[in-house]
Amino acid sequence: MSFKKAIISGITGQDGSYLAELLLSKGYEVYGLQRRASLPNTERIDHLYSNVEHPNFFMMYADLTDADNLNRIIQKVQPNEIYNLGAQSHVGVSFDVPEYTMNVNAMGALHFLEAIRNQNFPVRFYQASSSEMFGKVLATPQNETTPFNPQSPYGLSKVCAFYLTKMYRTGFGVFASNGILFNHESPRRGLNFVTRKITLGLARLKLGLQPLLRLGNLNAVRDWGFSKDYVEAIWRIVQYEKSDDFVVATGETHTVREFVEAVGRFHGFDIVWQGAGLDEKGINRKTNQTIVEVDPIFFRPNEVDLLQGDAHKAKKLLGWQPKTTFSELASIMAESDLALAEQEFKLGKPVVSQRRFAV
Ligand code: NAP
Ligand code: F7E
Repeated sequence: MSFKKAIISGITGQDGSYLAELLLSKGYEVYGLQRRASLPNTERIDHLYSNVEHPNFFMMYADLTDADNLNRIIQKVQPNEIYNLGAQSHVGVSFDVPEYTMNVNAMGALHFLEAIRNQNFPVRFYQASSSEMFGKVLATPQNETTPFNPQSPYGLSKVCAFYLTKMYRTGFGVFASNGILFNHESPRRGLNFVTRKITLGLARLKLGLQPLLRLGNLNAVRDWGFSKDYVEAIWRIVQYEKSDDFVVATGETHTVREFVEAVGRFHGFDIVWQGAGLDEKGINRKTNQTIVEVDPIFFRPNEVDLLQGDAHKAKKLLGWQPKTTFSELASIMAESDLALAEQEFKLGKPVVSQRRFAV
């Protein structure tokens, strides 16, 4: 039996871990690229490590800034598909580390594309492009024809990688596709993205482990989907008859404030908002306890106010549509973090770092 071979960069991240599970379930040989860390960074994929259960799962050391190594790995593995999910993926952090963000996110894609161009076997390449490329949006909702207007080093790095991918497709005939994915979340979301910060924060608050949740811009509007649904779209993009660009989104929008309310409902809080701007507070009407405050350290130099995707093309050509609703997503994440907080309560110490999130 011949397996398809896939390389996944960013396998230790949220999407990489779900995509690895999906490809393994389809009988792929999966080669995950892991960067060296001084402490283990494989928590999201540790369950795949046992080679007895998953004899088709392999890990290799690689950093997206190291072109020679990526080239060597591609020559050695001779993959059918490469999924470039690795990135410095935090928009807020990208303002602090703009050069590094460009190096990893833009040059990383170029390193893959150059390596593929120099191979003599066919490889399909997927680039993890982002709705952040639309930035301060020039039309709503955003689809594959909406012009980009990025507002952060992260957004800019992704625009560069997007056009490199397109250029290698049109100029060099590489099968290279962009998935323009809108925000997608899960219990495996990084702790300093707003949804996970809210689900873990409110779970800890419920158990008395944290007095307050401090957030930045409560008015930001996002189109939030579920990561597990979105890796299915990623796979379909790569299987499509030709390489192309696809928006992947739910089309539904909510504010950060509404995400707080949805998670609050799961915990039985009845949140009302009082005050405005920096003085706005979220109060649990049942207990009169202030549970959310605004802290300007979480504001960004440039903000992206609203993102709303139009995924009609993905639906029509790939037969993809999201399965998980906004309130289901909030509940899935809230339930998972309540279990984590209960573990912390029993242990009497945090399971994940309680350090105040810088962003
Ligand atoms: P994530 O959880 O932050 O994962 C990022 C992955 O990239 C991690 O495995 C990380 O490794 C790896 N990485 C970072 N720097 C690297 C480097 N220099 N060399 C090699 N690997 C490196 O991100 P995600 O949410 O799964 O997103 C996956 C991809 O989709 C990213 O490219 C992101 O920009 C893009 N995207 C995400 C969303 C979203 O809403 N989630 C939307 C649109 C696009 P460590 O584990 O060692 O840190
Ligand atoms: O912020 C606001 C913040 O950091 C969402 C990445 O996966 O999606 C993600 O980027 C919104 C922003 O995600 C806090 O200002 C308020 O308006 O969860 P986030 P993001 O910036 O949208 C895109 C599509 C990607 O491609 C990225 O890789 O929430 N916000 N208060 C906050 N954000 C954070 N992080 N922390 C707060 O306290």
